Amino acid sequence: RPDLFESPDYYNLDELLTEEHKLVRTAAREWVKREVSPIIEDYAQKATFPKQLLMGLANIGAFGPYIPEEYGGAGLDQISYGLIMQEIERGDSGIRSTASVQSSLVMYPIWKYGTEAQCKKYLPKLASGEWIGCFGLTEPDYGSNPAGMMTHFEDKGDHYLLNGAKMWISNAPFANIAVVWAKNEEGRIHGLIVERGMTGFSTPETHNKWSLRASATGELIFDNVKIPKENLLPKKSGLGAPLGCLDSARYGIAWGAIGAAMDCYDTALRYSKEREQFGKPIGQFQLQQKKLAEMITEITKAQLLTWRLGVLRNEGKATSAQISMAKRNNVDMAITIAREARQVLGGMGITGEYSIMRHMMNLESVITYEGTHDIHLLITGLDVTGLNAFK
Ligand code: TGC
Ligand code: FAD
Repeated sequence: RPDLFESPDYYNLDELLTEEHKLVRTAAREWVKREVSPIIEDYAQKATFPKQLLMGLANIGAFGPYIPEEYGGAGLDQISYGLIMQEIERGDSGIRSTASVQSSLVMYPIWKYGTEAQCKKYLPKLASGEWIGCFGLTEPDYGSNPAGMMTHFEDKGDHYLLNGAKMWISNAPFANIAVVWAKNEEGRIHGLIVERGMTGFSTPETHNKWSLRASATGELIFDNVKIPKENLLPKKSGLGAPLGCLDSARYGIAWGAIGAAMDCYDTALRYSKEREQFGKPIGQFQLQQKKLAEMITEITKAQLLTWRLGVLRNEGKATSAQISMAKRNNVDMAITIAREARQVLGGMGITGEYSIMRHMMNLESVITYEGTHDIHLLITGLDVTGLNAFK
């Protein structure tokens, strides 16, 4: 459709996509353009999550894109999943966060580590957006180093007793369920499904964020919460279980960051052709062209990196370190482009009339969550040297 912004495709990457990939991308793009872009600035200014978008996210397949259809998922491949994340984050990183958490941090562990009964009970409701989930790994004293977590549970015979607290949890204030990582009496990490309404479970909201303002963030507090035994995810334990979910979410973020960068680039490019100073469009000045030329170069490199990573994931060959490289590179690329694009707009760049400043502020969270910029560098460092900076 001519009225829709087409993504920059400098190296004809569309030739690498299937018809299904393009259909999925168009559906997501049209929905974002119609439902997200017109309202998101207002919700970000009000620091409110637009809950009315949940059903639309479900309809474009953003809740469990790669989860099998028998559980309500869309049954798509990894590249379709990535393209959906890209299009959503073109609108706003906070909305993509909700989709990332629901798909990769809530549905994925239930699908991979849960029982058939757990899959049947939770996945269809999560795929349809009837239920929203959140993922509790980070604690006040254990962010980059989740192995040290204090949240723990005891076996009380017919139930578990959960105590502790999680912090910085996306979707927490309104989630129906939380996938929570906690240690048992032996110090082994397990995943537990905690449901809203369980006595002793509360989710206070975190206020005064300058970033991801249209996403709801909160704490998870467990004060002697009785967890039915059937709510433990039995098929995987140890830190590798939550880190396995992060692989999937980080991969989606690598694509999402490209979407935010595309929106900043497109806005700056248009503005540079329309805005005149010294009697000519500012895009005619070499300094502005340098900014724009570097933006499209970095977007194109990120697209190639991420498409290849998607192929490797479809083949089951992508390593965690490869995912770290893409998450780190692409978020850094996007935040750099946001900062440059904002300058192209001069004073207008700081207003809510344009999306750039919102993207820039959002990306300050994206570069921190799911493993900070530093942590991903150290993961690459470990991978190439074999020497572990964390031990
Ligand atoms: P380490 O000893 O290296 O590993 C422990 C076990 O885990 C295995 N493993 C992985 N498995 C799957 N995927 C990965 N990416 C894995 N990385 C490691 C590893 O093989 C080992 O298995 P086993 O069987 O030998 O026990 O662990 P470490 O304690 O040294 O930590 C390593 C480090 C620092 C890389 C890790 O802790 C880390 O990634 N830290 C960053 C924490 C983080 O990313 N937190 C994210 C919280 S969730 C979030 O931010 C959601 S934002 C949502 C949104 O709004 O979008
Ligand atoms: P710290 O770990 O304290 O790090 C502080 C600084 O020290 C960073 O610059 C870091 O890179 C650096 N550092 C740490 N260790 C090393 C090292 N070994 N070498 C060099 N430098 C190091 N978590 C969840 O579990 N679920 C969620 O849904 C979720 N959503 C989030 C939403 C938002 C908006 C934000 C901001 C965070 C969210 N998080 C979530 C938490 C996020 O994953 C953590 O903030 C992140 O992992 C970093 O932990 P920290 O904030 O405790 O920082």
